[in-house]
Amino acid sequence: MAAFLAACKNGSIARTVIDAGVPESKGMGSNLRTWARYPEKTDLMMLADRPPLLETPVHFFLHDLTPNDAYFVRWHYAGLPTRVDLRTFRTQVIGAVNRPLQLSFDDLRTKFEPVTLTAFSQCSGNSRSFFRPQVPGAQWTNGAMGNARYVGARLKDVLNAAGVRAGAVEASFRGVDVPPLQASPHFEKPLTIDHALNGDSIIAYEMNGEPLPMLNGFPVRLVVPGWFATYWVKALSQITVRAEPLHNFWVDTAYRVPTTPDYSEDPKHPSEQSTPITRHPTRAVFVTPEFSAQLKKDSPVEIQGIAVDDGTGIRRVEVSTDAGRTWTEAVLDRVIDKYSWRRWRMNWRPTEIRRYSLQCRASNAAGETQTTNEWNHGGYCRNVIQTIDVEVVA
Ligand SMILES: Nc1nc2c(c(=O)[nH]1)N[C@H]1C(S)=C(S)[C@@H](COP(=O)(O)O)O[C@H]1N2
Ligand SMILES: [Mo]
Repeated sequence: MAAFLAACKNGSIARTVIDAGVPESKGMGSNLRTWARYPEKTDLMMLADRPPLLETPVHFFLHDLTPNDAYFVRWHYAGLPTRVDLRTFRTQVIGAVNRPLQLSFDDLRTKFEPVTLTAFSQCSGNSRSFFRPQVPGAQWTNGAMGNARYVGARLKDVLNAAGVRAGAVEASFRGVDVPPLQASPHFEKPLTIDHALNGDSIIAYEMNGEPLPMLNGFPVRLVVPGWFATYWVKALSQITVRAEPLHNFWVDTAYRVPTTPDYSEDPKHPSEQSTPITRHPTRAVFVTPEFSAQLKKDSPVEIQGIAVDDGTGIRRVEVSTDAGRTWTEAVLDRVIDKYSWRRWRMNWRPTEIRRYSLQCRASNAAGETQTTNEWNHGGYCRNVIQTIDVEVVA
């Protein structure tokens, strides 16, 4: 944290813009990409500055774990924490509980059984820039995601220590970040009380063997394995057990998708009914080759990617090198952990000098797979079959 503090003056974060407005060489065509280096972070693609939205370059996904300094960053309000004093920081548990708690960082580490798990997280808007017609919102490519190993206290154990009262329906979570105006709602997200008590979620105080980076939620964040990162509340300072469901902008208006299959709607006739975003749909993503890579005729290449779902378990990944006419099964790497991504690979030798359209699709143990055509106006939960074009040259 010292490095982070040194870079923060008057509450604003000093960052170095490496390359402003450089055309993205990795095939985003006309998109301009700005690279920036924030404290505790390596060079990342900067989609926005206040608050920081930083995207991870895909080559980091060639490894089981995404390094902390390369992990994507997303905040909703510029009033994010730039310093946290562990002597005074508390995660409080309040509301419909028998014993309200004020837990320090040390309490969380020493009074509860530590749990280690590897889990995948992604922003609900990951890959939004690929929607056609285009939709408003952060124009992420595929880098608003990552896979990390966490240590933390079970949310269930913390809630049980507080004693959840009969009749509680939700637990909701907020961090120390503050909205710009008093009228704006705190970023606060709820889970049903059953989900909160199911034993899967943890309050993480360690990420890949280190303290969490400030921008990823130092000192503690909620980890809700298998669910989109909008629930993974950072710098977690308040847990409220509720006898009535929480209503706020972040629940009732934002982060919702159509109730239709695949959350899909017709751009000309948007769906009238919506439901909160929850679990990760099954999905495979290419990591290498990257968009519009140039490959050599008759040279072998190893195609690699990752596949994710809600924790049910990836069963199969298939790759097509002819725009979806024929499919070949990829080789799955070992299972890292239940809620981790699963890496996969396939050897290929292109034999003709031309452009090839590669596709990949995953299916999970519940038989969920991917389709070719999906759109929703929020640009959320993308899991349409990915297509990348690669050029094969002499
Ligand atoms: N306190 C707080 N937690 C938050 C948010 C936020 O704005 N404030 N944004 C959420 C969203 S939408 C995402 S995608 C993830 C991003 O986590 P990361 O920056 O560690 O990658 O944090 C989630 N937790
Ligand atoms: Mo997000």
